[in-house]
Amino acid sequence: MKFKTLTEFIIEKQAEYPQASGNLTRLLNDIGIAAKFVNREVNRAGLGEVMGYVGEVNVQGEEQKKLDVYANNQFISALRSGGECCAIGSEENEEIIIFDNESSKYGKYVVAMDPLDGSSNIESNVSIGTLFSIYLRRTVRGTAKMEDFLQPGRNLVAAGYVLYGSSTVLVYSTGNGVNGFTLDPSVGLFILSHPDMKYPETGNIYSINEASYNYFPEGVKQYIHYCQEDEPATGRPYSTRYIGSMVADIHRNLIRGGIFIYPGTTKSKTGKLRLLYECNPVAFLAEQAGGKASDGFKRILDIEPTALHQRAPIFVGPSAMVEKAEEFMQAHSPEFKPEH
Ligand code: P6P
Repeated sequence: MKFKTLTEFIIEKQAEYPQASGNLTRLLNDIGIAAKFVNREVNRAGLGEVMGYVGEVNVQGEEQKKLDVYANNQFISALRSGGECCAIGSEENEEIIIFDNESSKYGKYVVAMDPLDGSSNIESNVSIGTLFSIYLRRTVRGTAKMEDFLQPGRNLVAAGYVLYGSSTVLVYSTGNGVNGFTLDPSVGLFILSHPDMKYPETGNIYSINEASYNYFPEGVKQYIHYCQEDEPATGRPYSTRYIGSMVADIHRNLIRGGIFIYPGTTKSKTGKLRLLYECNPVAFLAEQAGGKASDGFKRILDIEPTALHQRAPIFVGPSAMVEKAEEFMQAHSPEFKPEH
């Protein structure tokens, strides 16, 4: 059977848009190349000196593991040399990284990314992931500026993730459906393995860290009770699945049908996950896969960002599941409705 590589697929899709100039094609390819290098290091993390801590702390106040730094550097250098991206916003860097080299400083796109999400799971060999969002820059001359990043997710040109798990899968969308590619490490090619991914109509998995139950909004508590009720006709009680690595939880729920919730709490009303490079790419993919993503009240992709690393609560999954959770939030926790 003739397989289709990521590169072939991207080029084929570009041909469907005569106005496409090929820049996005090259940018997506650059991301695929960086992902292969990160994959190689992730797969041998248990063996080499990359394990353990760099001993530094990133902007989030988190210990930086060597793989975090390696992944960040791989994506930065691939995008810097690729020439299509003029700046990067990364979870690992407080400020945006502006490319001033001749080949990239006039690139059409900016990329917001979490180069290695869930990296606290590295030493326990739990799947980890990369998340990326691609915007057309807003500034028309000179080097990129922060305003190029402070765009709502509905402006996204493309977004996706790479899951470094039992196999390595790259899932992305350019706004015309979601497609997944599995890396064949023997030849170093991403092969189309999950064409036209769609959420099931509904699901029976809910993913949330229930250790924070006492700090949840009443609406989330009520939704959890709803998930646990004995109602076989609606597939309840649901199963709870939560691995603590967002990309792994999101990917499983996309395949099998399930809702992922990282809500605001009484300790942090905006939750934990970052809007620009965690919530937005996941929300973009969810909608492209026929699902929904909100903060319990408002569409994630309509949130107007005001800061590079701002957080947002997220309820994401099949539309029917998200809408049920929103009902509980709106009925029981109006005080958690964000001001934006
Ligand atoms: P908690 C990993 O640190 C991460 O950013 C996401 O990948 C994951 O979904 C979440 O945090 C887990 O957070 O508070 O449940 O440990």
